[in-house]
Amino acid sequence: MTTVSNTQNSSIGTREAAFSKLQEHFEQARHLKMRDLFAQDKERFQRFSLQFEDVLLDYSKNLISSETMTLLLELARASNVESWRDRMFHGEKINDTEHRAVLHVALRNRSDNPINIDGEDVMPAVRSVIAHMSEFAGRVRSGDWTGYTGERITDVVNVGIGGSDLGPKMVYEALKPYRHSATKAHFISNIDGAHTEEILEELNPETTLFVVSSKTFTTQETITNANTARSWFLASAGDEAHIAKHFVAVSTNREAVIEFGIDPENMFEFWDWVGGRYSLWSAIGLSIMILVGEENFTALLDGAHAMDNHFATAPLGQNMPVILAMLGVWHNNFFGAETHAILPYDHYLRSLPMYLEQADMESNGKSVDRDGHHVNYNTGPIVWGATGINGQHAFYQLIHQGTKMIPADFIASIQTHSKLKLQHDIMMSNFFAQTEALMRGRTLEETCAAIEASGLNVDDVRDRLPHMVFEGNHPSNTILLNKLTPYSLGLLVALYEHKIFVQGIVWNLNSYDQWGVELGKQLAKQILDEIESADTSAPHDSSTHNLISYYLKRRQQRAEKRDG
Ligand code: G6Q
Repeated sequence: MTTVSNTQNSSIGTREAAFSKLQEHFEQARHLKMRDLFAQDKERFQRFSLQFEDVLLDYSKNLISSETMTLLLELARASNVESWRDRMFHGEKINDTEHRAVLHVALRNRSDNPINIDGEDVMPAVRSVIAHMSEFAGRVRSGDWTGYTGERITDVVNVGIGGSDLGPKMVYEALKPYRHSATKAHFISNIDGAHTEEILEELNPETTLFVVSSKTFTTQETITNANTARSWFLASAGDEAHIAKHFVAVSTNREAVIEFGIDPENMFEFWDWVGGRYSLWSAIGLSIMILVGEENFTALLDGAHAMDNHFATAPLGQNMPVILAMLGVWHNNFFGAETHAILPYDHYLRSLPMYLEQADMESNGKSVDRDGHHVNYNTGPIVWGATGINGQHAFYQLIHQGTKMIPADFIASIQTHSKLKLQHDIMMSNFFAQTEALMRGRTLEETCAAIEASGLNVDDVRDRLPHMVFEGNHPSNTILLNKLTPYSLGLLVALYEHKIFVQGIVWNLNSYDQWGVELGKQLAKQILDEIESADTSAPHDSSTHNLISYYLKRRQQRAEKRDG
């Protein structure tokens, strides 16, 4: 068990006290058996489930009692979750290491209420960019916007990485049933040339539109890949004047966009108060809007806005993001769970785990708190996952019978977009069965009964018995949507964003910076110079030095063989 202690936060007393109370409570709660809890309390589902609009959250299959939830909510209160939340919604610069507001909620503020930063309402600019996006997306979708030969655009390629890739890609995949039938999307992110080559070889320059998505417009991978796309395009189109028809940019950096050769008329702006991993709601969502249309894109914003309102106003005990967050704190800081699995039973949500890996781990993967002190407690979990049904045939063994606690979110929809209803019923039966199996396990008696029911004699397989018993008692949340629509996807993604926010507050972290990604980038720049000049004299540790030398030597040998 790890605990929160060092902080100079003004609520230090109450926060520590709330943690201590939870620690004391944990000494008994660690022995809770969910089977017994369900047997003792017929109302357990009603007690520990919550519905908000299209989203049902069942959190009854967790190692909690009413007292646990009371104490967890006390911790949330003592951590000042509510006042931090209000500060975020009011445009305060809560990203203090970068002196920035954190206002992805403004991007989907569908009300008439202003949101101010330094006394200036950001909403007119937000609305104006959405109008610009709508106008442009509408023209591409209708065929009014054509390529340099007058052909309609059939393929949209988002060139971006990290937050400028994962969100649009995840949403595009999730909303495929809503896409324009005459337009396809592609996502180039990897600097491995194979990614760009593989996508370009499928495309026709006359009918392809590149959306270069980069907040800074200086990201090496994106700019390099965008330049490759530009050369590929010019090899057919010839005249640079045609670039305007085929390249648009989403960025905060106007000068760099112009320098790249993109017409500033075709630049879609966003702002430094939009974090990369929270940016799919901004112009970074342009490729989504082109693919699914303005109506569906705004429905996505509407869903997120509804969740924002819920988060901003619901009492903590009925506040879905707060509950999810505090359950995560319970697993992470008391049971010592190292990871958290995201398991969608929905083909269209297959990229959600990867999206949430970034959203969560880049936000709360920190070991220095807001006051600059090293923490002495666990912060963000390792988030991972895959579509649940495939996972069942791959890694679930470890969740069921391994030595680690792996809290998991099971996510599915009641209605499917697929016509294959039998498949949906099979999938949903597995969805329900897995959380039940994880919770109940299977006792020795039940195992023996199952063996006999299968026609075998228990005595003949006695040596297998210990392996066939499941201890169960594994925690999970079930999140059930009515149907995966733009609106419900907005609800779902915003739910996770706010969960991450709450956990960041409880752990006293700035969830909105990402200094940890800088060092590798800097070193890579130096090493690129060394590789390009084949100069190995720069100081490195012996491992890095020898690896670079080995690479250069082998590359040289290969080149000599080829030339000679
Ligand atoms: C997200 C991160 C990071 C960022 C990418 C791309 O929060 O900051 O993933 O989105 O590095 O950055 P650009 O959009 O500036 O190219």
